[in-house]
Amino acid sequence: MNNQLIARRNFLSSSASALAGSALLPSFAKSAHRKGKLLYHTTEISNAEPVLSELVRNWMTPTDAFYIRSHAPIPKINHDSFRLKVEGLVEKPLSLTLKQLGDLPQSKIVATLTCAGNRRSEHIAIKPVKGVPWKEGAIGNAEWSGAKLSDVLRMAGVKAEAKHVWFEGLDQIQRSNGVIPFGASIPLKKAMFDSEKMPGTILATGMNGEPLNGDHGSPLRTVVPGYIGARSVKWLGKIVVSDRPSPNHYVATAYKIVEDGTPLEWSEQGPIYRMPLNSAICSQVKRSKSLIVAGYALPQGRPGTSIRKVEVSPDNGRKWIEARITSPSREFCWVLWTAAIPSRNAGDELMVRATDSRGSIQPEQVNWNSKGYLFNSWHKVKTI
Ligand SMILES: Nc1nc2c(c(=O)[nH]1)N[C@H]1C(S)=C(S)[C@@H](COP(=O)(O)O)O[C@H]1N2
Ligand SMILES: [Mo]
Repeated sequence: MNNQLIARRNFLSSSASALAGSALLPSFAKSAHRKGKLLYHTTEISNAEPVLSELVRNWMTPTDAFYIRSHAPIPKINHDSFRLKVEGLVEKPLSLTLKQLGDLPQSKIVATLTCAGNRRSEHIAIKPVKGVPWKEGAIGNAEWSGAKLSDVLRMAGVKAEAKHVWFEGLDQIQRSNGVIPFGASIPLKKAMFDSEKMPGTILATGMNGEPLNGDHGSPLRTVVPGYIGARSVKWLGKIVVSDRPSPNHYVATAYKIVEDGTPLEWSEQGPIYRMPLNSAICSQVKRSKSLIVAGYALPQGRPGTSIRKVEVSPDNGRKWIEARITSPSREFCWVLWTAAIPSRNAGDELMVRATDSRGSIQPEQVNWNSKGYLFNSWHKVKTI
């Protein structure tokens, strides 16, 4: 572990100096090593993202190509003695077995998960940031199945003062001041925001038609469509209904957009919930007269919002070529796209930007922030 941390620090400082002033992307950490379709930034605790050309092969990301972001080793959980606790501002606290959860009406949804730190390597290129140096692969789209959170909350009977729902994992995260579980919370309104096809939140036991595996939160996790991955708590053990957001470190302190990192700024900023509009170029193939470019685009996590348009510029933003969207385009889901750039137009660099169904366009630039979250400016790569 120590060696790994040191290796990562070295990588961060050397990459930051090598890349200072460059808008282009750093390559993977020297320490990242490939296993199957994934590149591991750390292995003792799994933090891995797919090879980008692999990522955009399928609209539904196969589980073995799905990024893994964990803050602690996978906890050992006995499925027979497992109970999901539901406590706090409820009429009737619950303690539910997996069988009881399985007997509730089951939903199946397609939703994209993405880490708030996706594309952090581009923040790092501006100024060093601690944390996993993600490229553009901390994102995946999967089918999730399980009970609706709203059904469980209705069973417990939510009290009138309730405003937030906390989630607590069964993992044990080592921090300088002790061991804590991973926690998240979402507004009660989001928990109850079910539409005909899309529950506000699902208590998932299945991923891509199979039981969840250890890396992705077996036996139970939340999936909160449209929210950053950190709100989808793996190895879920407890739900607490409250009148305020969770005091857990990952809500009260981490996962906020803070630029200078002063104590005042930390206490002024609220938790990040929605994922931002984003897109990335993930592969390029040379043809005789054109360059075939492919990638993904993600709508912001606002109900009813989908991707309307994806454009690629071969000449630093003078000309924009509209890409063809090759997948379904839905709320809370990415799209895949391809564009053919005539060779005579292709300069040294390609850029992509997406527009959503509300007419919002990705920002040309974003401000650096001290935790390296939500990098979503126009994505640039060198042409091959
Ligand atoms: N219990 C627990 N849940 C967790 C985490 C964690 O470390 N522990 N990581 C979170 C973060 S930051 C992300 S981005 C997603 C990643 O989910 P995945 O590993 O299934 O891709 O899980 C979230 N849920
Ligand atoms: Mo994350």
